[in-house]
Amino acid sequence: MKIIILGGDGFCGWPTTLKLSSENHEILIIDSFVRRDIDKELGIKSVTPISSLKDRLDSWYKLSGKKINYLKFDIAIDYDSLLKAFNAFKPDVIIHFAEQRAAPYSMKSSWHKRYTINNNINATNNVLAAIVEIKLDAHLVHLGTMGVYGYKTPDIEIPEGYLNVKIQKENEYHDLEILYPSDPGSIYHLSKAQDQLLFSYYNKNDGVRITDLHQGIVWGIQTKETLIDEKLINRFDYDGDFGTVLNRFIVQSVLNYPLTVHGNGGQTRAFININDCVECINLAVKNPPGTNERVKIMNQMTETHKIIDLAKLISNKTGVKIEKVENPRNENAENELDVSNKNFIDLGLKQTKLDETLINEISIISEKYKERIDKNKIPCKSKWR
Ligand code: NAD
Ligand code: USQ
Repeated sequence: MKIIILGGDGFCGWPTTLKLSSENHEILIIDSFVRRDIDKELGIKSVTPISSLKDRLDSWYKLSGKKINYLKFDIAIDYDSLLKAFNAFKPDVIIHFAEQRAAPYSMKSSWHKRYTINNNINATNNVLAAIVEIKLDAHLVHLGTMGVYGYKTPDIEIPEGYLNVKIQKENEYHDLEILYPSDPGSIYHLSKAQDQLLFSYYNKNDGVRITDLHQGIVWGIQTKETLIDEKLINRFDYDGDFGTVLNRFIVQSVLNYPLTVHGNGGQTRAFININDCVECINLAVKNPPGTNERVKIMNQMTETHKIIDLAKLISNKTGVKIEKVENPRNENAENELDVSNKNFIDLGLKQTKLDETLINEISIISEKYKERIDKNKIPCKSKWR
């Protein structure tokens, strides 16, 4: 298949690109490299030394014989280039990773709130409008988030995107299927909730075929393909804005830095390993929705954990202390979370669960590159209020 990967230079996009290229799909990456610019803005760098996209792709060509081209532009701003790229490449599939993805970054200031909304919503709307304008029969696969459901969970299993409700009119009840009500906890999560409405609308009005993957927190760094050579190594964020909780705890344990549990750590979240993230996207590409099918929503997660349990797991393993810090976020101190991921199980996903060997792998990478880590960048300084 011909596949355009929007945001293919990022943490989830890069290993997905290599996986799909290894399966002989023809790939074109579009990326503005804004994530690399944000590193400069925040004075941070990936724990792992990541090569330029050009060097990554040259190395992949030498090692695999597979050529991947890329274009550099901002899909939220440069609609004409997007249209031109879609028209010239004529993709069967478009995978959309190209959004600002850090909740703390989205809450740093009004500039960051406005940037996140402008970037994420315009990026998604431009992609959809371009598909419609040139009558492209492409399957759009989007990376959304589990966070759109929110964490005020009633005692039910969170379904995959849709909810059946009954509406009462006098003594009669009418059945209705609705998008699960959004309850975003940050401006970033709000942008993903807005994306859902854009998908629903373009699907209803224009018949665009869309899969929206509600992904949990990704942990792990490397995949089979990124491990082939150091030039292919994946990005690894550890800082207070972009680092995600489990990867951060592992880095902290290597530095003997007390594990930064927000509040009492009673928050339960959904998780997925990077290898499964890539596999799920591969499964989504292979199983597109049919013509006139509603937006296909799948929960891309494999397990849920309380933050304090993850901290205890790492602490017991490494001896590093746990420090309960004041929570900079405005979020429930405690929540339960029960999530359905039946769609991916039915598609044959072999789930990778939290595992000692994989945790060790991340520790080894952190140890190897620990000179690159700046302890001052570890605390989360972005306050929700
Ligand atoms: P990332 O920041 O590492 O990658 C995003 C890529 O998109 C970057 O290379 C960036 O330069 C590019 N990009 C952003 N805006 C762009 C624009 N307007 N034009 C062109 N390129 C642009 O993020 P990631 O961790 O790879 O996440 C990818 C997607 O998956 C995001 O949409 C995110 O919301 C979602 N997701 C990520 C996680 C996670 O834990 N990393 C979990 C759930 C969902
Ligand atoms: N947390 C800590 N200590 C830390 C960092 C985080 O206790 O040092 C807590 C946070 O307060 C929060 C939880 O851990 O309760 C998760 O935080 P996170 O930074 O790991 O994840 P989050 O902000 O939710 O965002 C990440 C990705 C985002 C994706 C989301 C999936 O950055 O792109 O959408 O995970 S989900 O959480 O399911 O919405």
